[in-house]
Amino acid sequence: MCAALAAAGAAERSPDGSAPQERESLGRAHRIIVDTDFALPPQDDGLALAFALNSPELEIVGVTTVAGNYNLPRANADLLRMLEIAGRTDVRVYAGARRPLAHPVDEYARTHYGRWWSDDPAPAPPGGFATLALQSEPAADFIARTVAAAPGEIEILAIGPLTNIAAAIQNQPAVARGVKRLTIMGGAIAALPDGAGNATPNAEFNFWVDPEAARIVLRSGIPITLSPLNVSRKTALERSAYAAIVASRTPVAELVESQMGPRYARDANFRPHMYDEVAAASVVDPTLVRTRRMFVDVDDHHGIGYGTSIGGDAQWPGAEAARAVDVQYDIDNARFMRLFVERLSSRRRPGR
Ligand SMILES: [Ca+2]
Repeated sequence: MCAALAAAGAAERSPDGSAPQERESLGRAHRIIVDTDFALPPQDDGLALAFALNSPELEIVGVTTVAGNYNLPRANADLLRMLEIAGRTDVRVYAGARRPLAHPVDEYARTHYGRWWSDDPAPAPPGGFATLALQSEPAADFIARTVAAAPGEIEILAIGPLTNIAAAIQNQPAVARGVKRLTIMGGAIAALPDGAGNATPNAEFNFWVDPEAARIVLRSGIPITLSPLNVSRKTALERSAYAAIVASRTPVAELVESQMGPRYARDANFRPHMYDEVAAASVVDPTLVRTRRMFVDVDDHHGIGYGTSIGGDAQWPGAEAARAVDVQYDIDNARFMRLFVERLSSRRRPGR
């Protein structure tokens, strides 16, 4: 653990370095599916997955892929390769949606953000394509089957567009009643501070890539924790934390260094926000974040607000079907970074 990080914000510490509140909130078992628009270099999806793989509180029952940051072939290839690098070939991977439910591939999509719509073959990941293979079952089927087999027990961490989750709900409506909790990195809430979009002036990328899916999922009745841009913008992967992770010399740390090192070397002010990592960490320790109960819905009309999430303390005209969810809006950065660096620097093996 980085000493500077450990010292920052540490009030009462036990000999193992954890605060009483941390010890109380950690340790619960979560059986979880991670749904990701994975791509290397390992920025937020890769770092969030590494965090999850190294968190003994999480039993990852499967990882599902979706088009988002890049296209599906690249998500599959890069995810399988990272699992090999992490020594976690025990984790099963299920390929999901190649396209959003209904998003038109218009000129703005082609020229502005991401290549989720492309049919390009995946480039070779670092070290070459994995020998680890995808499972044959489609992601939406895997999600529905897994939830049906253990109703009320399975959680989902969704850190890409919500296409797979929406498809599972459409195919098997019982999914909506069976998921224990869904934690989503997505959306931006203008009624709270730091609520601007990042794909359009008001729309966050994951929701903008598949607004129809986001709307289905938010209206589904699944207990939801939303980790929007509002909370992401209160975080940064500072150089000191990056250096502490790299110093651990684990295979994942070496991958992080090879892919992110040039950015830190080139730009003295590089301190990327942390998006999917916050969502993952909040599953392990919900006390890291502050949440507000709000009604959240998504604009799926094809106009200037397409993909915008709107949150309010009460329902409003046109949003009568909106459900209340827990919206993250602030974070204890000292504790978050301490936990994050610790987990990214560890060498957890399967079964430990
Ligand atoms: Ca993501």
